[in-house]
Amino acid sequence: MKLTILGLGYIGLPTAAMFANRGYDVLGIDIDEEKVDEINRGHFRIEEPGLKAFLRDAKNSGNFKVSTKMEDSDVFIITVPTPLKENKAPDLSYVESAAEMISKTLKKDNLVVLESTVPPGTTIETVIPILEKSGLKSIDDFKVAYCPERVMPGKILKELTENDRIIGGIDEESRQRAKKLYSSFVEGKLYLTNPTTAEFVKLAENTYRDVNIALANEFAKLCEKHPTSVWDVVKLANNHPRVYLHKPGPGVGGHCLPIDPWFLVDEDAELIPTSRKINDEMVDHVIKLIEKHAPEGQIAVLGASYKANTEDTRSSPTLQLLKKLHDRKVKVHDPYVSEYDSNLDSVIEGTEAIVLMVDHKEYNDIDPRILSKKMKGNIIIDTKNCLEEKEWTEAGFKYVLLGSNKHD
Ligand code: SAJ
Repeated sequence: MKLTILGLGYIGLPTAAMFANRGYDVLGIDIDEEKVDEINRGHFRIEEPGLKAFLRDAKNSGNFKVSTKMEDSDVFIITVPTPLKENKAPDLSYVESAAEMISKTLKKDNLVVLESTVPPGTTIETVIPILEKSGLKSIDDFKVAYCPERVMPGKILKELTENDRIIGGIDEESRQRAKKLYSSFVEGKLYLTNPTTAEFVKLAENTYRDVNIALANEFAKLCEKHPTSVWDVVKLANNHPRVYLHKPGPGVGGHCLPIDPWFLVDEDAELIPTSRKINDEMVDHVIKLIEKHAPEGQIAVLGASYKANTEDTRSSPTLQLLKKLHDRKVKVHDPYVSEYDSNLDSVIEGTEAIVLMVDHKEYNDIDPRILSKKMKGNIIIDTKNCLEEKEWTEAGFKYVLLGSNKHD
């Protein structure tokens, strides 16, 4: 079975390797010639546990080649990005041009699968009309399904196989063919539905998470006005069998949660844009904490990535913080992101305050007694509740925890 994957990014590349390692004859297509050359030379830009070895296995299997040029295929899978435009409208241009490329090669009985995150209705209203420029008719001549990826960066290979998957086919045969395709590596359940439901489900999942985080962030700001801590409130409330509050923090980053909820927004949406605003403004709240507790002097920011233990900085709250703190002297530490200093001692040297933005595992091992000797000031602002208040206070620090005004 010949399978072509269009878009060799965070999802497309591991998925292509997955199919190749399962015996499919895979052609990976990307419009970026440099990236295609790199992959052909065995160099992969994506940092993901286990991925390099997995991709090498795929290349060595002889089943996996990459190119900028399309060929005939039995199956086409689209895994291109869908960014947001300046006005928060989805930019479907990559999906459209991938569908255009397929329409020029499409043959009778082909199956086309869209995996990219898209607004509800995109498969039916945008992708199929472009594919039908081939002169072939969907359902009668070729099959189509929307099957969203749902993997967590940092666990891509594990979640690709273990997670359940939604299969949104345009008819029963499309659903069955897509189901067979994914059951070659998915160990989770495969749920069958129509394309628009599948598109909505993907967006509902990320919007649920974003809205829930916004609620936690709102609680954090409210808790700061009372002798309590949002972290205790979340932990204790989550003992209730029907409550699952998320964690507050300095904002929501990554390439999914800050973007996908906008794909659902129209004139009837109120909660979704409000939640986005709350999460985006958490960086301003961190700045307020800095202005209150460390109005002057140099600041050391710990963590630049969008979440713990990754080098991925896309839409990271720290990058927003740095932009907004442009009039302060700031040094940034990150053990994963190569653009920043990975030597903690040199970053905190002479600083007035530390602002911890990411709960990288390395930060659990910091000894505050050593840091306090090298710093000028003694302020630590913990936005992730990942440090021990007692330990830092005993080392002479003023420990400030986002979302907390509890001191007993
Ligand atoms: N965050 C919080 N509080 C929390 C959880 C997360 O502030 O309780 C922040 C993180 O620090 C980070 C941001 O949210 O800045 C996003 O991180 P994440 O771990 O929630 O999600 P992503 O973007 O890495 O991956 C999400 C996942 N979606 C869901 O869990 C519903 C993943 O399964 C999706 O496949 C992925 O988006 C995607 O590609 O859409």
